[in-house]
Amino acid sequence: MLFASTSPNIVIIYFDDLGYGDPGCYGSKHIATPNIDRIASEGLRFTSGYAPSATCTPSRYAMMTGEYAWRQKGTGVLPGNAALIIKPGRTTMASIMQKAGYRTCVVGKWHLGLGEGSIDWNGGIKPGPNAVGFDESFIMAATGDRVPCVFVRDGRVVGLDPKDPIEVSYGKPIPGVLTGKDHPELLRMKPSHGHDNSIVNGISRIGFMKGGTSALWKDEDMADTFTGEAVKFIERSKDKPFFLYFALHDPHVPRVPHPRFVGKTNLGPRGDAIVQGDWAAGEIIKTLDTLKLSDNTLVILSSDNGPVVDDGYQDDAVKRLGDHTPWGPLRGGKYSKFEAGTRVPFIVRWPGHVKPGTSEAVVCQVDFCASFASLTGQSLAQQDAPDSFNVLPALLGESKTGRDHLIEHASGLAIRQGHWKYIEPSKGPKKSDPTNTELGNDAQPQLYDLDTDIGEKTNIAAQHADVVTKLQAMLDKVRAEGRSPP
Ligand code: NG6
Ligand code: CA
Repeated sequence: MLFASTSPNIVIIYFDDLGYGDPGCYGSKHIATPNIDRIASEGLRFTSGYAPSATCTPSRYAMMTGEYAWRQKGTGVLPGNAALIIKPGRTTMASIMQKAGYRTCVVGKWHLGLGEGSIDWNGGIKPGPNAVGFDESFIMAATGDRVPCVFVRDGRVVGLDPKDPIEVSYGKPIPGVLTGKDHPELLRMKPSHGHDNSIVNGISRIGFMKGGTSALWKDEDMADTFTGEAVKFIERSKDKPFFLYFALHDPHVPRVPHPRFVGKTNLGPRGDAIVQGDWAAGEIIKTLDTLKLSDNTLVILSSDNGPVVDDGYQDDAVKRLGDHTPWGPLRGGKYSKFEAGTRVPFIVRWPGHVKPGTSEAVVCQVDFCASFASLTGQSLAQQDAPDSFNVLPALLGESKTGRDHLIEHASGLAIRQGHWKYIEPSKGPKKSDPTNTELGNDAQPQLYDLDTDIGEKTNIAAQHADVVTKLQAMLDKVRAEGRSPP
């Protein structure tokens, strides 16, 4: 075992659905994010930092494994009872850190499946995070809007009364379980689309669950719970190298921030949930500072995909948006092949080692595997992390260049190389029906010059047929070869 005595601790603060234009340091004037802004002012803020995909599960799969999710079937948004989609024992960003002698932990949203097909929520739930590189885990299985609405610590539902066992079903209702569809009068936040199955904490969710009453989360307390767990992990790991993947729920739906954040913005629950997430990020930094760990801890703050305004609940997000632009100057949002689908806030802080500033280098979370391996002096086997580039010099601000090219993934593929952005022709709707997001689908090839047209407004494919041909060939090659070329 390689002991990483000279390597820093690593903390990933991972928001859920935070947009490129949401934090103040990325230009927002409508949501106060003092903690994110402070991390940016003490660190390196990337203007071309990417999530691997425009939704949660594929992004997290790619970040964990260093393999683009679109290479594997079954890596789309998972239900809450899905099986683990990462093979136990596979090399992941967490197992890489484990191998380097780090204590590893995931806290928060998992959404990569658990078990092998049918989960007994009342017994030991495995395999899970502990099988793919984490020594410790405190998670929710899927999302805040999917059952089961309970936390799982190291494979056990927290606070479960064995006399009140949990039953979970997707698709088929459970007899006797009240639903939002049949009982809208019981809801304090109504769905705008979907989300009309089991009612938990006055909010109907996707999927059906019964029992587990003593274990059910209270949405209002979720950020406090996750943050508390993350802080405790840092405190008990302070004397050894540690790796913390802190996967916040904010500002994913349902947006139910703690009362102390309600009304902190004029934007309603979505804005307030971002303020809550900002607070959580601040608590992590405060803990590192207090324990005098900041100089020895590399913090990366980012988001799993771009922003969405109405994602299925009537939470006033559209009505109260005002002049706020969650996507910043970019086009699209969550679910989209346009830039706002995957270009996200991306900040690296390591005081004394990473010089504060901004970077235009293209970096992606899929690069964490190779970059962390490099940081801890390890080399990866040929089959490991096939799409992960070592962009450590860019992450540390030692180099202005990151990846040569990046495949962007929503319901189809696009490729960015330098200032060119090419979106493959695809069928499919122009807009997502419920969320109203522009998806980037077009039967014609699309080419944009991101230097002069960051908002992807003018398709110049016809004027640059040679670039289109070259980028299509490159995309085909990356797809066919099963790995990204160096
Ligand atoms: C969609 C949900 C949306 C959200 C998303 C996953 C409906 C109508 N929409 O299917 O609310 O849960 O899945 O989001 O159910 S993600 O950030 O976890 O990828
Ligand atoms: Ca997400």
